[in-house]
Amino acid sequence: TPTGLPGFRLWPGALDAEAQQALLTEVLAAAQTAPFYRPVTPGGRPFSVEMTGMGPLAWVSDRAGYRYQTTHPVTDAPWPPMPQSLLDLWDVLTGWPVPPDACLVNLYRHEAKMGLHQDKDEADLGAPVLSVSLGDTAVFRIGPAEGGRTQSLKLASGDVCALTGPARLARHGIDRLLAGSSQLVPGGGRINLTLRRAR
Ligand code: MD3
Ligand code: FE
Repeated sequence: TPTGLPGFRLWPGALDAEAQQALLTEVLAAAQTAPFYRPVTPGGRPFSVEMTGMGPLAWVSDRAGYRYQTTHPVTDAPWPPMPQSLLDLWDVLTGWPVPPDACLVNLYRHEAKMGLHQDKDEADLGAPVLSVSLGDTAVFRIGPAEGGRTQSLKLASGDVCALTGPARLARHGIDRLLAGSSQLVPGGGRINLTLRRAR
């Protein structure tokens, strides 16, 4: 594995330029009905990342806490469907017998970052998480669940990674973007899609 963390798999350039553009177009179309919004932590601090979702469920955060829900917190409309291309990618790369029921869409403009955290709001922590990066390269940090040494690697546009088994509870975050490293996202920045089994 690229990190020495068992269960972390990375497919650099899994999506070619054409597939990246096609997926971005689908995500931006979904964001027309489910706009990016800026969540706040339960403590009331705004995230620097903007978010939306696709599929039956998506993760939200507000003063009431973190949870998965079926509706957009601003529009109250159901999340738009997950693109078939993402469901296919999940099948091919994870082989997990059930499809993802949640896709969180994170939008990083130039200064955005995400602090080190663990993903444990999902009911089945045995299911993988699949991440797709689009746009500017991100400096990604990951380390063991128990804490200790983290390592840094770059996630570029079209890269896909999966977190399974012992890596599923890894600590991870986004330190910064390499601004201007991609021209894919209109207005600049990076979009990350995470496919999960939330329920
Ligand atoms: C390692 N997103 O949405 S994706 C998140 O780039 C999140 O937006 C980051 O962390 C982003 O929760 C990182 C790579 C990733 C996703 C999920 C993981 C790494 C993970 C779950 C467990 C361990
Ligand atoms: Fe995460």
